[in-house]
Amino acid sequence: MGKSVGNSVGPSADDSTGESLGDSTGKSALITGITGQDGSYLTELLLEKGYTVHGLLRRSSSFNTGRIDHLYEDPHDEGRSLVLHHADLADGVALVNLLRDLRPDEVYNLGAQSHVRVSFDSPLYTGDVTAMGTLRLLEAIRASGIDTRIYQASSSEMFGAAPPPQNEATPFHPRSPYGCAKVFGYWATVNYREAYGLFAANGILFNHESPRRGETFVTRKITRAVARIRAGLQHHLYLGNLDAVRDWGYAPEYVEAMWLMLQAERPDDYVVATGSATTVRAFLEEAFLAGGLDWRAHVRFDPAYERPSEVDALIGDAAKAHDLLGWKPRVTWAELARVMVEADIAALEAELSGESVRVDRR
Ligand code: NDP
Ligand code: GDR
Repeated sequence: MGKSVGNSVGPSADDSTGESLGDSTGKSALITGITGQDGSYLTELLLEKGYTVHGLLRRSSSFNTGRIDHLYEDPHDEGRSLVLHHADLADGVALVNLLRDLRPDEVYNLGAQSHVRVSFDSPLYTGDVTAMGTLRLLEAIRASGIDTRIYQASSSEMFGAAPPPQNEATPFHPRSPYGCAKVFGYWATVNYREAYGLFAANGILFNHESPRRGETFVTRKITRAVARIRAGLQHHLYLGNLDAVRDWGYAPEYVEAMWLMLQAERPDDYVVATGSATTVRAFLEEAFLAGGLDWRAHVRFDPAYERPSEVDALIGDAAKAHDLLGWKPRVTWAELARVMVEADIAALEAELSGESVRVDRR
């Protein structure tokens, strides 16, 4: 039996009822990357649907559960629906043990070294966690002999230099160690589907953001800076390439697509995107406007934020996800910029006034 550990929450697999919230399915899911942006929204979605959710937590010297703390359940309570397990995508044996013990109905592989710029500084580590980690998880499913469905978090970064619009038929041309690692994970997932009949689906997701986005990705870096500049805590914001074009969507909508892929009759691969894109510069302008600021007075160029090889333009064509899964995005990038600025201003005000800051649930 998988052991709940540390600041863990929720039940062990076989004492769960899955009846604690919403429309109970009695299903269980294992999420790698549960502490990340997408993991937190997906956990909320699955709990609402009545799943028992197990999360893979990697050991950290400081707390790394900030995005899911609001879902915390006392580990001593009966009938919990969320439990975290210490493991790591670098540890294949731990993955086999966990899967064999939990036997989840669904596995969502969201864990990764997910920062493109960082992948140039740590290419081997990125390859180990993001590429080999996916293979370890697939092999752990096979080795443990369980009947489960798996979602692989593939990325528009796999398209890289391929001109937009990109869809499922667009050839991959990755431009970073991260992009190369995701291409490996994509094909490993397809191969386990073809070789072993595993229900394995790739979601090729384009950039998606939220108030929970990591602080070093460009959208959040910008919206957080707007709040801090307004509060007089910083004056300059240093950025790299402002000409890059990205198709930015809203993360809570994108985790719905992940779930839909695993409910389909057959496993398949889908692009998930809004189809509407803009430049970093335009996002910057919109976010600063939302904060009542002029970006030109504050933004400085720093080549440290440029990539050795850049991905110029990503614009997704999600017609397949729309037609086969009924998935459709609703939030535009400009709305997203405003929502994120408002959330960062509110969070900073709460912090400065000494209130405890809770994770924004939007
Ligand atoms: P985040 O960077 O917010 O979260 C990454 C998660 O992976 C965190 O929970 C992190 O843990 C975990 N992780 C990192 N290294 C390991 C490891 N060695 N073992 C286990 N877990 C690990 O990413 P997002 O939520 O934004 O993205 C989720 C997934 O989707 C990622 O695979 C990403 O590459 C992919 N993706 C994201 C897109 C986006 O626009 N957001 C678009 C397309 C794909 P910790 O909290 O401890 O750091
Ligand atoms: P990306 O997101 O590389 O698309 O990967 P990021 O927000 O890091 O960069 C987007 C674009 O902005 C440019 N940029 C900067 N980026 C960062 N981080 N910091 C800066 O200061 C800066 N200045 C300009 C970048 O050059 C780039 O063109 C994200 C991640 O979530 C991946 O995990 C995911 O797979 C892809 O989106 C789809």
